[in-house]
Amino acid sequence: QWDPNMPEDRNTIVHLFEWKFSDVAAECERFLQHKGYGGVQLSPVNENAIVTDPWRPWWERYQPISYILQTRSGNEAEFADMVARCNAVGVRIYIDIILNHMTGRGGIATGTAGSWADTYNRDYPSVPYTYLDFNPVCDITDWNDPWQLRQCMLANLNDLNQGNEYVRDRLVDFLNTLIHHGVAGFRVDAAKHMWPEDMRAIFNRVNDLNVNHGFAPNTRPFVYQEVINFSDNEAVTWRDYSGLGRVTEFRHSSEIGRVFRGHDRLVWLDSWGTGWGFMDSNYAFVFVDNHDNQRGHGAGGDSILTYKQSKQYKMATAFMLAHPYGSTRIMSSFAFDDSEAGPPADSNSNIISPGINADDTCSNGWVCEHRWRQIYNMVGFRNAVKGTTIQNWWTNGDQQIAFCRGNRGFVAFTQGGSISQTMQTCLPAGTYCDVISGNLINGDCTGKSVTVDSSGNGYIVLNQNEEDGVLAIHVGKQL
Ligand code: ARE
Ligand code: CA
Repeated sequence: QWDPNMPEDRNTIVHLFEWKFSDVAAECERFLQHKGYGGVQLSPVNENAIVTDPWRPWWERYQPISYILQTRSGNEAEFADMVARCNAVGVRIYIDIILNHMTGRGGIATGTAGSWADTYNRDYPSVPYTYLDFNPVCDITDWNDPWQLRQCMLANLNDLNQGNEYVRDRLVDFLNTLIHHGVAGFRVDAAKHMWPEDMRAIFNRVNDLNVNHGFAPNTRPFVYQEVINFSDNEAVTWRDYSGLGRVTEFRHSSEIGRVFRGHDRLVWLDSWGTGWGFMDSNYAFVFVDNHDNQRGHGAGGDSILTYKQSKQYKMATAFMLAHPYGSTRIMSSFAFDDSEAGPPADSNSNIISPGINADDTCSNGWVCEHRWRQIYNMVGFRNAVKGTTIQNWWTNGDQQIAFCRGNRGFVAFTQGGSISQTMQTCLPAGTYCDVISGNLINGDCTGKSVTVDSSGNGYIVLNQNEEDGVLAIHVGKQL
């Protein structure tokens, strides 16, 4: 389904890339619930092949060897504890599921739960799968051939046959185990490489969400499918998948990067969404960057913004969250130079927990974009303006824009020149704290504030040399 199954007053999934379950549980309790985040996307949770060349890259987790819940993030007991604790504070859990394939095809592999596989002969005894459960060996050589995309190996990964009843049973069992533990939905890895009718058959057999975790009876899991599709002329498009659930809108990621890198003008953002060729908002799953394209894997190339361009990244994220288009996800990274490098780990290759600094930021190699004030406060903005539309669109005709979200929020952006003028904010009279330059703490705003008069007008100051080119006020943060 297309609804993320979050509490009413929440939105936005944060991808806590490669985090350990115990750290995720703590983060739900100490931070995410208080900032209004609706959910967490985990890295794949089932056993993966251990890759040693290069040493323990992040991408080893995309090579399943069994459906045992044991990875470097933790085991099944820790998983169960995490889901229960996050659900208890209204933060939902979404799992990155790999249904398309198992490990790469090579020699003998061992996994993070101690399983063994003969990957050349496609023998995975811990499931068990044999060569009969896979599609005949072939490589994807023609990316315009829909048959090859589904039936051949993506990046030399042993390609499961989802048309096979036995395979379907194994996949359904795996998903039902996750649902039993209380998850709210799934990110479907490499959905483009599976036939939509096979996916439908599998998801039709998956249980409703677990009512013991606070889901209403008959609630179906949220599904968002990874389909990279830039043009309607491609062999496979989002339309093939939108009947089952949401679909990743990669054009959103690359276009928002182009715009806030200054390669396009803010004035054109008035038609953001289908006006830019994107899929319908109701089907779209959107983000500024993901775990692939932030490091040059996947798609989007040089236009993608990441934490490394912090000012532009915060502006792009603020625009995504201020705009009603799509269902949103925030990336939370570990710092990297090497695009293959795995998460911060000790000498035994155990993942190191993020340290938490007094100013809410992280240490030990974790970037924690989701803890940046400008980002978590815009998650709060999106909660406050839920259900409203864009009104009073304003622009200087070039690199400055501003708009209202109903009579609940107002936001202004500049990436060229300063703004200093009276604007219609659409808000009730009062003084509001700009959640970009500061926080509202004990009734005081640590940043700029805006006084709105009884006709909704406020004097907006946003200088081009400020730390962030955004100002955002909403009804939830009034002095
Ligand atoms: C690794 C090695 C490979 C090796 C393989 C098997 O890098 O050299 O052959 O192992 O031994 C991730 C990494 C891969 C990694 C893989 C398995 O990115 O490098 O391979 O894990 O460990 C296409 C797919 C899309 C996919 C992207 C990466 O359509 O589904 O490629 N994205 C997902 C995940 C990835 C993950 C996988 C799938 C595999 O998000 O993290 O791979 O589980 C155009 C096309 C797109 C295409 C894109 C890039 O835009 O339209 O369809 O995306 O180019 O090729
Ligand atoms: Ca396939």
